[in-house]
Amino acid sequence: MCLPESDVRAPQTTGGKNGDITNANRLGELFDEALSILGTAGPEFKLCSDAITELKTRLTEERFHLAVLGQFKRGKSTLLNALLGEAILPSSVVPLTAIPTFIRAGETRRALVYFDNGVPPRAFEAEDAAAIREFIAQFVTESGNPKNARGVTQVDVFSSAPILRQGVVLIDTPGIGSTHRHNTEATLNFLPQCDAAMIVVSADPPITEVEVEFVRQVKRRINRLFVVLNKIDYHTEADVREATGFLKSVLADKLGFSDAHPVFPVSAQMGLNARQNADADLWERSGMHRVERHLSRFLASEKKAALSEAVRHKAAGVVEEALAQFRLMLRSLQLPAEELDRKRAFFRQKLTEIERNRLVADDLLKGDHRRTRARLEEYIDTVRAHARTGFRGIVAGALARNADTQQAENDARDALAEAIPVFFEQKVGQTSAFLREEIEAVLTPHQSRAEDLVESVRKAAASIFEVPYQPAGKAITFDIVQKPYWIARTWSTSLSPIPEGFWDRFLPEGVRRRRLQTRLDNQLEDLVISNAENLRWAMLRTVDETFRHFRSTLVTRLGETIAATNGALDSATEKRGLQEEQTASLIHEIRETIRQLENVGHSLRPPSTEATR
Ligand SMILES: Nc1nc2c(ncn2[C@@H]2O[C@H](COP(=O)(O)OP(=O)(O)O)[C@@H](O)[C@H]2O)c(=O)[nH]1
Ligand SMILES: [Mg+2]
Repeated sequence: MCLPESDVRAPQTTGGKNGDITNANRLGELFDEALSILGTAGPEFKLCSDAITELKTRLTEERFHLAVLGQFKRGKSTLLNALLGEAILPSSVVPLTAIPTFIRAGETRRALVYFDNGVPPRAFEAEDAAAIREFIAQFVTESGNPKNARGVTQVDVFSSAPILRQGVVLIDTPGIGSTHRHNTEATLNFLPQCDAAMIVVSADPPITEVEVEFVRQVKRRINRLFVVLNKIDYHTEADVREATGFLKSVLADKLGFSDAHPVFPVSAQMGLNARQNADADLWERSGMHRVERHLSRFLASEKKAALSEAVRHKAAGVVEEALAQFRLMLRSLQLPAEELDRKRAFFRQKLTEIERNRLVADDLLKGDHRRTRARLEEYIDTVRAHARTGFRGIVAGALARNADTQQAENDARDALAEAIPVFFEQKVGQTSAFLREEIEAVLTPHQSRAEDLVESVRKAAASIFEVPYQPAGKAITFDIVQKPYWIARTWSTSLSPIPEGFWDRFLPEGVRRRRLQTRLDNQLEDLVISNAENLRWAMLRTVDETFRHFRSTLVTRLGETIAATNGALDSATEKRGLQEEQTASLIHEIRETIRQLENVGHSLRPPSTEATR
């Protein structure tokens, strides 16, 4: 790097190199420095300091979500207990219900159970892990909550386990597999919201075809992925080596796994015993130390680096905005009174023009909102049509398979109860993907229009008052608002048992069958309508919330930028009555503040842009 000396601004108050900016502590220090400068600068800088405070909170509170996946009884819950160092999650030889458990960092051990149908969550706090485990078991086991009759949607467990303090949320997911096939779909739908996944298979039996297929699906949805081969305590060392080698070769051959997706042979059970008895040697022998190390080193640090980068970038924009305000204040103080008034009038005129542009942008946005809703409605129409054809086929299949009408009916009911949730969970995934693409295509042009609008305020001020203009680069983003985070959805599957009429039994077999078919088809139509409505309602809400959120972000950002610019001008106008000396000292003070803030801004900028500055 060869620059004239005056261009290289050595950060004086901040020191250090830009290269270590991704270090969260260093970033925290820079935020504190910006806050102390802005804190003494007057109320017109409150928005900027609020924005920095918010970024600082994000830096400490953002969480990394790791989903633990796999078939029933592979040892997912035991493995999580081992990582936590206590048996807080129920583990069992019988399958548990389809409810995800989120394990979060907390001061005390407690659990929160969420229900559907607006029932308020239930909280439970206890000293020991076993009490929490028993409490949760009432909601997540088939015996405590058969077929999820209590309508539980999610369980949150809070623990003070050290691993959680690194900013990881662990998610114990319902097992995948043929017994509850729609769990697999629900789990897959949830993955895009996770940062990483750990797949648990066991040494005995070796990985099955179903599991290979599942891993393939997972890999399509999530990059950061690793595999744990559990229950190695059943085997000799040589067997474990062989099983690990086999697993690795299957994953490499069938799914193209590389070293980026490691495989860890462990005994979760041994690991849990080791933690409960504080036996460091056993912990190593269990293989769990490698999983733990991998988690804390690789995953947590990667997430932290990405987050720091995003937060740093935003903070640099906020500092740039504050600087623009200070420069404007400085300039206004130096202007003769009439000149300042004239320029302010001109700026007000510009704002009226900008407001007109905003109304135009808003109309376009409303139109696109309507069109997106209409596109979704068309999509849901096709879902209904698919469902109808598919389910009728299932009924026809059952009728063809069974000579006995009653048996055919029972068969049809069972087959539908299995197929309906799978079908609709799949549609949730597909419709979400469709919406995501649709919304992205529609909102991207609005996003740049919105950014231009906000920047036009700053540009106008810069050109009217003849101060340098620097785009703040604080992007207006749109988040696709998908709520709730994960719901264990309930799909209606049961055809209400309308008994065959008494006289039907005396009808010829062919007529009885046709009557059954009509009866089932009518009921099917109800199921199609009510389930599709469930889907439609959730997706429409996503569309509405996303547009609403985008719109309010724009209005807020525009309002803030105008308020900040006017604040700087007001403040300068107010100070007009000051003595010449006082004005001179104020100007000196502002110059000093600008210098300090420029140093912070310089340290916040990524090293790559350093050379061009
Ligand atoms: N021998 C042995 N059994 C294990 C191990 N991990 C889990 N288990 C047992 O496997 C069964 C299922 O475990 P669980 O954690 O509930 O599996 P999940 O359904 O995948 O959550 C339980 O009886 C556990 O005690 C292990 O490493 N070795
Ligand atoms: Mg489990």
